[in-house]
Amino acid sequence: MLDLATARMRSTPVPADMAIAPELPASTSNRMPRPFSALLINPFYPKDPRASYGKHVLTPTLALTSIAGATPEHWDVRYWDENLLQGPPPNDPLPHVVGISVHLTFAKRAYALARWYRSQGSTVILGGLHVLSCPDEAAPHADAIAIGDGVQLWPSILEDIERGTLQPRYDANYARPYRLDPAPRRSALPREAFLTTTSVIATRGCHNRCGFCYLATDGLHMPYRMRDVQQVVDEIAADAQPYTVFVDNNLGSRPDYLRKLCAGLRPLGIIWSAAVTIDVTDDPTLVRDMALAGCTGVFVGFESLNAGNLTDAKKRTPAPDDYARRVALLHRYGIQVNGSFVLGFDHDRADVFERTVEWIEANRLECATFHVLTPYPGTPFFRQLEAEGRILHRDWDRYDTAHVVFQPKHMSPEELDRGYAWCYDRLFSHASIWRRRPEDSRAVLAYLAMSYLYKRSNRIWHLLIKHRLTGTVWRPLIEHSRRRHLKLRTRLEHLTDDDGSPRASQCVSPGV
Ligand code: B12
Ligand code: SF4
Repeated sequence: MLDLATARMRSTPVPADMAIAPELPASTSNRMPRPFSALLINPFYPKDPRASYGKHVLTPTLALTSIAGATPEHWDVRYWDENLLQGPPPNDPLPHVVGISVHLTFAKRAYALARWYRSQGSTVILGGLHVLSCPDEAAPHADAIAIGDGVQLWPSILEDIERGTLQPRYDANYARPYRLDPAPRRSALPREAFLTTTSVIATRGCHNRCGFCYLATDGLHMPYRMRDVQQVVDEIAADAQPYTVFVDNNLGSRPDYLRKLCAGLRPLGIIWSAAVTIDVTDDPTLVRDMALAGCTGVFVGFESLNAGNLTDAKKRTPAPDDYARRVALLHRYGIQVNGSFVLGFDHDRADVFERTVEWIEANRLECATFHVLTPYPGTPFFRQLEAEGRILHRDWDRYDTAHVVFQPKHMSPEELDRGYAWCYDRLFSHASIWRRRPEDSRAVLAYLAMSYLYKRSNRIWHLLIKHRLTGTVWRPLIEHSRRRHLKLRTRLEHLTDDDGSPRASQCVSPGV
């Protein structure tokens, strides 16, 4: 029975340092900024106790390592991610330039950091998705804002700072060929703080343009761009990690490219995961190529099991009643599925929660993430809700897909809030984990290990993050998975179309 009434109350308490941003020191004595020193900051955001804390240290954002890679040699560059729980960013010596990445969920924190560093005498540059969607809001908090692709802008910003000719605003589009970008500087990262440091991007953009997605933001024109396969392969090889996470919006938008990429990845012998749309299963031979290239898990934006919701969102996708067959195809090739589901669309009623989780269990999705439908500012969806008077507030902190920020059509905000919490409670319950175990009994142990270690060990994650042990503790497990996957590949090579039995991967897919 659906116990929505108590769902929010069962939420586990979040450790203080995961709920509240570290305190910034009182103003320091007059110090001169150290010339040619730059500090890049990923600001703090509060963690959702429903989801795994592990996802924050699975792999780093590529934004700041990419900016670090574009920094001229004569500049000293440091990286600081406040979410690694090592306190506020460093200020001794005081950096000459501070570059801060801004997403809407941590915009307030980004502005607080900007204020503090500017008060000390640093020059502050703000960039990132939220600066693109709300430039007028961001501009007063910075010496300059960067709109769009920071890799192109960063060297000229630093050059202008050197010359004393800094402009208040820099604009770049996403049209420049990808191969001209320098490689991200991963050496700037604290390697042991992440499960893997190899976050890689091979493509930019998506063949869809769903109304709720940040890709639909006004003024953001992101043509689908693909990097040279060899460049991607070299970058992965150089980081020498067993596991790679592709942070592309949709690695499968161009099946022909994905196939070539798989051919390039296969000799590396690594395992990897990526976000794709479910139409990647249109061609089973592509799924096979992905598995043979080391794909152990995919993150699939199913969004909704209701076709009306998908039509409203303008998402071009196979029909929801064909999802199950497609999930089975991925499972057949040992690819685990992490489904992403958005709750609160206009066709959703009170039964959406139970129906969604039941479907997830029936199709044995190894994992799922739930998101409260969230109108990102600057998107058509935001405008629609605003015109309908359904935006409840503009407290961006709560635009994190874990809080209800608009008036749903067929339920109250409280019902949606409780339903969302209930979905996670049920998904991570012992019963649900057990129901979703792989059909292949040989794969059950590894699946259980993954589910319990990754999803149900938030206390352990807190310790690992705090003491920078994530890499040390997880890497042997991942290496073990990689070896098992190499064996699976040998078997998959001989799998024929008539051989109908599903093959669970028998290895932990860390990204799922
Ligand atoms: C890796 C990732 C994560 C990681 C790490 C996030 C982090 N900040 O540490 C994890 C898994 C923890 C995560 C969590 C979440 N994420 Co996330 N994530 C991503 C992902 C897949 C890749 C980010 C990335 O590396 N991009 C590649 C870089 C190169 O692109 P970029 O970030 O746009 O940076 C470029 C420019 O913006 C600019 N730039 C950026 N920063 C700066 C700074 C300066 C100084 C300058 C000059 C330029 C500049 O230059 C860069 C190079 O061109 C993106 C999707 C995507 N492909 O971008 C989603 C994405 C950023 N996440 C998103 C969301 C919603 C979340 C969550 C809220 C979801 C959830 N409910 O769990 C959480 C919570 C995090 C939070 N509260 O913000 C949304 C953000 C939407 C928005 N409008 O803000 C995205 C866009 C996904 C989506 N399709 O909606 N995420
Ligand atoms: S398919 Fe996913 S990445 Fe592509 S536009 Fe839709 S939500 Fe965005």
